[in-house]
Amino acid sequence: MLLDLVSSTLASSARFWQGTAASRTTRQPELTIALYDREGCSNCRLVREALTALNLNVLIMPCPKGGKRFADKLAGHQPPLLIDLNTETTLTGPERIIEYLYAEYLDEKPPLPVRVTPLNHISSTLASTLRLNAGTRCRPSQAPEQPLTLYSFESSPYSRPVRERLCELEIPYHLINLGKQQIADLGPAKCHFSLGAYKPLPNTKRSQFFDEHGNVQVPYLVDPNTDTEMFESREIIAYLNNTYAIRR
Ligand SMILES: N[C@@H](CCC(=O)N[C@@H](CS)C(=O)NCC(=O)O)C(=O)O
Repeated sequence: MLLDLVSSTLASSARFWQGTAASRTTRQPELTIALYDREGCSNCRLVREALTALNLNVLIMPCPKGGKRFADKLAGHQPPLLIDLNTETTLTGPERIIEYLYAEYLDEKPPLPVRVTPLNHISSTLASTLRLNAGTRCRPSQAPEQPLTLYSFESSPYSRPVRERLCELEIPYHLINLGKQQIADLGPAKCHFSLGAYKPLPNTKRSQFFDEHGNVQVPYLVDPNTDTEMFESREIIAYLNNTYAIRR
């Protein structure tokens, strides 16, 4: 829907398109980091932006308001909550999580645009408001047996509505961040900002995706429970509704 795309684009603009660029590192932790997350939560957004910037994949455990599936782990805390079994670390609070991720996976302090400053907090809250707090409250759903996989990057206007629906339906998923690593990666999937034929940087998650699909386009959903793989945000949302939502 056009309105959905416009408000998602405005939400990314409110955050000055943080969560677009990704570091060139290909290093991923041995054990997948888990993030107990609420898509529409302003603090969670700041953490997810840092994850895109660091080019890290995570397992998202959605904790919408009213949701029961993963709420136990929060033990009364608000999301975000991060569990990194590589270092046996459990953290709550966006400041501590972002500082930890930068120290552990880049050996640096987080730059100003990804820190929890008053400006970043206000603009992230504005982004949630522009989305009318989508991805905040749970919808009745049946749980998948195995987590799904979503290729995305935080500021992607097309991917955000998919992540919102995954959160509302409390569907856990491996989030594969495919942030932009060079100028040619910019632009929509159908016309990358590339003078010749589009080519991602070699030996990256993007180049791996390109080799498998002939282009880089997000969102891309993989559901091992039904052997389904698909592009196109609207079709993915319809699929999630038809497969996992419980209508009352
Ligand atoms: N019609 C597609 C459009 C998808 C699309 O253009 N996604 C952008 C990101 S928002 C993309 O993949 N850009 C190319 C890239 O990131 O390399 C949909 O609704 O999913």
